[in-house]
Amino acid sequence: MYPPSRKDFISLTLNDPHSHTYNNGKHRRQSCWRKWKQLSRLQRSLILFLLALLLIFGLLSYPSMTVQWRGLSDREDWLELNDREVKDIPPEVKSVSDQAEAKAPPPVAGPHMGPAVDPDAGADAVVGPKAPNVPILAKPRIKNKTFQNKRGPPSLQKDGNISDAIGRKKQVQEVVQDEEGEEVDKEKKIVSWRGALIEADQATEPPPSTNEKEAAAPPANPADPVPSEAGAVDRLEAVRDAFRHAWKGYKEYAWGHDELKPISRSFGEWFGLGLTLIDSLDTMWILGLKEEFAEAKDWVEKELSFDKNVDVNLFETTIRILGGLLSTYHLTGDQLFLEKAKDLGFRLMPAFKTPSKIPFSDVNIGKGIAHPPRWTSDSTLAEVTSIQLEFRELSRLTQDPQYQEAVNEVMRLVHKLPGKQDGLVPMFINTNSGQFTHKGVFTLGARADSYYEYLLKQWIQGGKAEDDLLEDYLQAVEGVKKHLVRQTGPSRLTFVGELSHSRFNPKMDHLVCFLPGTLALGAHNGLPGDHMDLAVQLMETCHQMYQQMETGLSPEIVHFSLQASDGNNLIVKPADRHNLLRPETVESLFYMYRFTKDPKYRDWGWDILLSFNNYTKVLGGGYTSINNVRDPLNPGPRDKMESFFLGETLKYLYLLFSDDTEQLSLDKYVFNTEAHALPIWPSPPK
Ligand code: DMJ
Repeated sequence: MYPPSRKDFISLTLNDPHSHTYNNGKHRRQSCWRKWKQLSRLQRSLILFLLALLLIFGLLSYPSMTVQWRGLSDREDWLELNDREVKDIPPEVKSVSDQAEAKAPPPVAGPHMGPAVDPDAGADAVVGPKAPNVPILAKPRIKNKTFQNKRGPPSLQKDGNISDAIGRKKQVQEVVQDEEGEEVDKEKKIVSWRGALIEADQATEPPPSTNEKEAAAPPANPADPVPSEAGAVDRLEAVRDAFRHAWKGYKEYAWGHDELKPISRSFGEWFGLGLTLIDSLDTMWILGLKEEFAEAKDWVEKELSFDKNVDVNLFETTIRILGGLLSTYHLTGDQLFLEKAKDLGFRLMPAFKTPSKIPFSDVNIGKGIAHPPRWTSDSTLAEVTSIQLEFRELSRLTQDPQYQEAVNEVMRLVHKLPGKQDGLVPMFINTNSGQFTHKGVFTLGARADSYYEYLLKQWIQGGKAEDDLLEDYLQAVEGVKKHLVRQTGPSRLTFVGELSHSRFNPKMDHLVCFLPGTLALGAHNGLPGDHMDLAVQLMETCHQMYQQMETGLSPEIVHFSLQASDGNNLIVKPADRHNLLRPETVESLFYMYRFTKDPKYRDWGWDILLSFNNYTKVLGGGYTSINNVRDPLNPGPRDKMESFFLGETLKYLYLLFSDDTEQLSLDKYVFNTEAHALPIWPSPPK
């Protein structure tokens, strides 16, 4: 579903004719009218003209003022375009009765699921059948409200990261009555939506005298991994447990569909291609979950068909499905996945038939027809420049050059296009003219992020032989340092902001947290050492984006304060407080740990996993994105588990904790932007 378009209102004050606010109102109106009549026609016309001008000016400037106030100047179309990172807050998850009232249509693939449709909204567009028992999110019973509101930087904290996270977790033990009366009665348990199982007698309201005792020693959260007999928590097993729990929900309520809606125990459809299942294949393989892998493979073999009259987004389908199939083929050697990848790759090719050779965002893979979004002929820059790793690999495997030629052409065009600023690229490109549009706005976040990532990764994939890619990447990093990197006033935290027509906006999307990992990967491949310095600093900031939130989970967007006098480094606006289970920070932690072996990166990742378990884990299976990372008492489940939680977030956490660095060595594999591993090509004989 598209988020509601913004509406602008002009407020007119209509005086009540019976109002007696002004004693002399009638008389005054009459004398004004007389004066107006006394003016010459020219004078009246002039006044009317000026008033009209004022009105037009007011109307025009109102929306941009609103947008600027929200920190989105010059990007108003972000809100209307339903881009893949739209910063909307969906309605609160409804109660059971509300949900039951809303008659959900059957899952049908349709144009609303096409390209620039926000995946966050996409799954909501079509709702699957409701499970008979939908959990109610009751108001939590708070046992201890003494959690801190703000958390200082590490230097200001006495506790280490892990104990800190555990403390936070204990402070917010809460109980929510599950609606499944019968089941709960049988098990003699009351369960919270977060998945914490709490004994029934603990959940009944205790007499006031026992409250204190309970607060002092809250029960352990059974959602947490149990330490082994030796006392050490098996972090790898904890990730496997998290995956199994997520998979359980998907299997029970969304099997073969795109995304799980864990609260309503149903599913959402975006493309109708089993998105979560395919995105998860290589994760299951890597985690050693053989049974789960086997049943998923069976579905791919028997059920997955791309011969469907359905519009898909070229970028999302490429990174998640094509990338997932190719990666699984490489890990398993099973031809099934290569055959499926070939079929899909071929069906996506009509997207490149445009006047400029810059691909359209949407393709109907059944009809072989591509088109741009309904409202524009622009494509998103990151989308057209982050499909290269996959198509290039497809050409190598099939010995059919058409895929590689198509995506290389896009890179060639972008390489020589005017409108960049020190290597930084605008966010849109027109499929007719092949020119950048919406120039002058630069970000490393939504709509541009993976352009930078894929410059480096294509260079690595191709054996470091393509100089244009390296040149563009190095120039872009310099551009980032020159225009976008700043430090906060209070604690000198380094962050990457945005530039809008030379005006700096200290705003950073969580998406930008891919950057430390990418910079570190570049440095590992021989690029300048100061890239690694920047990576270390940015990694700390991304960590703080989690650490300083009451739930221990990062918001979608953070604003940074530049004034030394400001108390807070991080400012989170109400509209930006959601967390979609995104992977970028744990992805970077994985790279940073691999290259430095500093255990703190593992600890930071562990804290994040604990927080996901505490605030996003849903009873019965699945994890949900949440509305408010600042409210541990009511994080507000959004009822959606993104496919990238299984495809990326859990995979990177597992690889972060794994000591087997030969498993997916970064000298042999390059991860696509959805964490699917593709081989680095062997260098051609010299
Ligand atoms: C994923 O689909 C990919 O990582 C993409 O590059 C950005 N957005 C999501 C995860 O946040």
